[in-house]
Amino acid sequence: MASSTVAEYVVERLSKLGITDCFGVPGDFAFPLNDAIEDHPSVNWLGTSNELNASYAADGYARIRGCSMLCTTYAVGELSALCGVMGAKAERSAIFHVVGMPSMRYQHLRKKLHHTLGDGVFQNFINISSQAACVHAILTPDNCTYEMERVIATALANRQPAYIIVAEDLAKMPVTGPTIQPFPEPTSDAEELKAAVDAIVSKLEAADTGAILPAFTIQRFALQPEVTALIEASGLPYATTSMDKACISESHPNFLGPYAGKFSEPHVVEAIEGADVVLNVGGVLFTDFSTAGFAHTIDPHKMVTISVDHTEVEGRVYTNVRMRDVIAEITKRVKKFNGVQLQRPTPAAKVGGPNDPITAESLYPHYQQFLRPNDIVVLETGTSASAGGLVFPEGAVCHNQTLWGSIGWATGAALGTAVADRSRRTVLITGEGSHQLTANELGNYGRHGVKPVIFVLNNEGFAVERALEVYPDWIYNDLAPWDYHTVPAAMGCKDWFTAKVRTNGELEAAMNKAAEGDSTAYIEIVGGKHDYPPGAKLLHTRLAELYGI
Ligand SMILES: Cc1ncc(C[n+]2csc(CCOP(=O)(O)OP(=O)(O)O)c2C)c(N)n1
Ligand SMILES: [Mg+2]
Repeated sequence: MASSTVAEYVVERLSKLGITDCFGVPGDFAFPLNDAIEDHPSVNWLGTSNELNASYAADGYARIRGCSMLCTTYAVGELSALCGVMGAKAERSAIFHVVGMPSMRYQHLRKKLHHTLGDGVFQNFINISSQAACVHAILTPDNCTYEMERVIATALANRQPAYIIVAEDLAKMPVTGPTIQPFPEPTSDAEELKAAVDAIVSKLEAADTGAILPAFTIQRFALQPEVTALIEASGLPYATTSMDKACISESHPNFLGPYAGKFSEPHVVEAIEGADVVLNVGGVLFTDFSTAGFAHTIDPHKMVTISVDHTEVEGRVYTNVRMRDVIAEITKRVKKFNGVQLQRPTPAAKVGGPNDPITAESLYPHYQQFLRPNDIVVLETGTSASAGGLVFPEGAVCHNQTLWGSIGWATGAALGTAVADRSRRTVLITGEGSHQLTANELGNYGRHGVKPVIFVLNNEGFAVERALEVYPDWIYNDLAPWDYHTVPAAMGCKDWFTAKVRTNGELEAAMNKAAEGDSTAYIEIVGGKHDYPPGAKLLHTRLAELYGI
């Protein structure tokens, strides 16, 4: 790397993390970065239709690969990406957002450049974009070797975005800083770790019953084997909120089903809320949407919370202890619980005849049948989030945006998951309203040769919003009536299997066709305008009752 430029150094260093693709839109201030990516032997440029889509794709990619790269240009590009990068911060996805800014020559002269406010101030957008990251660095030839290690270590330790910005002229200059070794992963404070583990183990010793709630962070930090070992060593059952869905394979015999407070299946409520101790492994976020409107009742004294960098037991917080270390230590010392009641979730039964129209009730059992092991399922906000109630087969994972909830995310994120692992099938389940925000990305699915199966529910508008309204037919919940299943062809996607289905029989036939071979499928499902899954209505009623919204 001795003679590389700053831009080349950044790309090479990120490629060492296993990143082989960079999502983005080019721009003149970012040209040195764009060139370095295009020239790099193992990093592919994955052009997208706009930077927002690129940020969603980068989020999806990072969820599968552990981190990702997003490259945008100054101001107009980086600000377009901001909603996606901020969502990645909220939901812990390590995107390296690399931005090219105007040359220092112009900055010193305070020139009135394009993509600025015309005020000669070049910090305006750095202050904004850095808020969507957990760490940021303004690179120079002198600092870039050190700064890259600092941002990489911090982003990976938090699994949150890093914002890296470099001026166009400096990006083309050779690196002058010293060689810096990669920073080690953060380690736990030994005394705090011992105290935390002692406290957890004695709590478990005193308990007759227990349960585990694994969190989405287990997936983000790739700790599934460690948490599975804890489940097996303790024999404890586990359940997941919608945000944490399938972070541990749902085919495991100790999986009880989804947990959404008192609206969960009775055996789940009993196992979680009735347990003497609940191990919250990873820091479950009990959000409005993941708890059916805060319908959960877990005695805080019974809950042990093992978060990314701290652990809480009985109101005492142990700081600077890493989740990985706590999980490993308690797995060594946990007792095997006796007489654990295991009960599998009850999958939704098939309803409706082949000639009947597709309803919210008949749709989900079809998805249930369609899923296969190791699928990557990407669920959009809206009624499609109800597919989180499905029981996933062995190794199938679920990605959604329960916390950030930015519609259009799933259509972008599924491009990222599909690129990140071309050996697995990505299944995108989205409503048509959300899809309209980012559907211009379909052309790039075709261009980049990924082969997902895409389900677009066409229910004439923003159904989940209709469900939340006393009067469902405000015109703001209506949409332009696209002919969805014709869109892929119009965007240059050749040889895709597309279909528009109205009945259960048509849906089944289309699903059978989509399951054949490895061609891409795009299925437009016609649903009822006022036919909502029960969860959508319930949520609103709950939140209205509780807070009077
Ligand atoms: C970026 C953004 N804008 C607006 C919203 C508000 N919103 C939440 S769900 C939703 C409607 C989703 O409709 P659709 O995708 O058609 O799904 P459906 O509920 O109809 O199945 C809207 C507008 C949001 N969450 N994110
Ligand atoms: Mg809709």
